Amino acid sequence: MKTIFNDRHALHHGKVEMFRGQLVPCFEVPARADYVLQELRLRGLGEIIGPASFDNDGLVRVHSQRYLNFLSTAWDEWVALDPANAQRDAIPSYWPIRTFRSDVLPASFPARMGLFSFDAGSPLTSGTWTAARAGACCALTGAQLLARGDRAAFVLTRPPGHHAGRDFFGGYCFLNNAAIAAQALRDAGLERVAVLDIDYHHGNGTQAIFYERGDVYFASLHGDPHTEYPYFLGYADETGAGPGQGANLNLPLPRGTGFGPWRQALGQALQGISAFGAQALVVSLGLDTFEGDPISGFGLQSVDYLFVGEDLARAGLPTLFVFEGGYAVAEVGVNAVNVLDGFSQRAG
Ligand code: SP5
Ligand code: ZN
Repeated sequence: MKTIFNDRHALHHGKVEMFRGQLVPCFEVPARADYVLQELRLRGLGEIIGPASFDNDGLVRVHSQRYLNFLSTAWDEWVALDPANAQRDAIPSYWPIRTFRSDVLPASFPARMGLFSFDAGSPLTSGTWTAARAGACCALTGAQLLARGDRAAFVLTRPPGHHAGRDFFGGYCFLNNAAIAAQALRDAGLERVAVLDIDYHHGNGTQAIFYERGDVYFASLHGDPHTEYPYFLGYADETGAGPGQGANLNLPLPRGTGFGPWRQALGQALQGISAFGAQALVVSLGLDTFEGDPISGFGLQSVDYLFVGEDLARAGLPTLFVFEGGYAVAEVGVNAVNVLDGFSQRAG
């Protein structure tokens, strides 16, 4: 299995995120990807290649042009507000909640930060656009490999993507890499594509992007949003709408869930994907289900990830793994590569 990686991911390096009234050090740090890369090399899991180059067409298939315009100029606008901002992360603090308008594009940069985001925990930095765009190109390259016949590929990229919607960032995510890859697979001619999201947090962005579509199935296992971030989406009664009715499957699980019941839910999601008739699978591979994760609440152990990989291989579909969350930094490499290793052993 090839890995698509580019070192520009490190240009996105937030200093702090807002957490319950305090600015705390970011959990989503460049070292996460470095640990995965190191483990891939150690275990010789396959060739590591860079992304091909792409224009913005593949991004515009998923994100709005006005959001991409905002993201690509955001840092310069932030520094233009005050030269001292060059030393500070940009964090939103005003949002157009119910009763406000979101059709008007304010000239004020802080207002636009709020229009295009949903939390204060996702700092935007000098290299965010460059890193996120390079990451999306990795996702497009991975989709290309699958479209040309590879059994599987791994998109090792950050910042992660699954919380980012068509026109908003949040949850450490700016461009929705998994959605961009799934759309690219559709555009390459596959009729039905599934996204399986196994990050601890519900993939609200991916769900929203495909909610009314019958050609992309979305299934997610995650912490119950009654108590877990992102709180406002990810409930079991969200089953899709319009042509997408029945093409969305949420399996929320209580904080504290261990591997046994988690794996049972995985089987349920894979059953849904099989019944849908997917021709390719994009896996939003979050490793924050790990028992040692500092911000999450499931109990998976490192060895369990080998079985996760095996179960995914048994689905028998061309599979693109896209790196998402996982904040136990020293263990995230072993856990991610265990999934890929379990998959490769079973897939042959
Ligand atoms: C991609 C992904 O996994 N995004 C997750 C975003 C979670 N943001 C909210 C984090 C809340 C931080 N909790 C700190 C707990 C310190 N004990
Ligand atoms: Zn997560």
